[in-house]
Amino acid sequence: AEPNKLKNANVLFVLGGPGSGKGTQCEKITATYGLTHLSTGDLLRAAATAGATERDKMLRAAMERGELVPLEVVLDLLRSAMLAAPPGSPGFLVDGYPRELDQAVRFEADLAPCRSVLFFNLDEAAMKLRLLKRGETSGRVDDNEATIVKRFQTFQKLTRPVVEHYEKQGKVVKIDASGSVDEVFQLLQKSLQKLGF
Ligand code: B4P
Repeated sequence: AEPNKLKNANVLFVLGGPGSGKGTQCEKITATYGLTHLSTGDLLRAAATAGATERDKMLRAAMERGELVPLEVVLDLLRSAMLAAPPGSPGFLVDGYPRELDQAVRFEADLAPCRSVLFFNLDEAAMKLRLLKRGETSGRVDDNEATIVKRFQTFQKLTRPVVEHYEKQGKVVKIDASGSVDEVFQLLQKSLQKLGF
């Protein structure tokens, strides 16, 4: 087998419900700390709009239904993106992943161990408001009322157990995501400092 070039990578998983602000905060972390930001949502949207193949259509349909796309697709995209990252990056922010327990297990077995999980905590009413606001201009197939409800269900059923799995390992850093973008970033910086960044 090919040697695993990623096994010593410094990996932080970034989780939170849809609209909790994880993508927004990851961009701020990247600008300040130089970590490499990989959003599985962004990778999938880029893959899905690239062509009109059956696979692209299948990805778009899953996102439009607020469901998860197949694990292998996400894992392949992540692996390629991590291998293509510039060398010497202090670490990876893996945003929106793992969204189900199998994704966590496969990532850690095949790619790299997870050091910590940053979890953005916010109630559904607030997340929904943010997503509907974004939906006014985003053009995203999933920023509408019906899909948002489905995304919340997917989060509770499949992603919650991932957070619990890492809580048992003492790896979860919980961040109150209810404040303004700058307020949340202040809290986040304190947590990152504790993690040694
Ligand atoms: P994502 O792209 O991850 O979508 P998301 O959960 O909505 O998060 P996002 O990062 O975009 O939004 P954010 O909270 O930052 O996933 C989309 C879909 O892709 C999934 O439903 C699934 O189908 C598929 N998918 C992705 N990853 C997958 C995986 N691993 N496995 C299988 N399928 C996968 O921000 C939301 C809005 O809030 C923004 O408009 C932002 O400006 C605003 N906002 C942020 N912070 C704010 C604040 N503090 N105050 C006010 N507004 C704020």
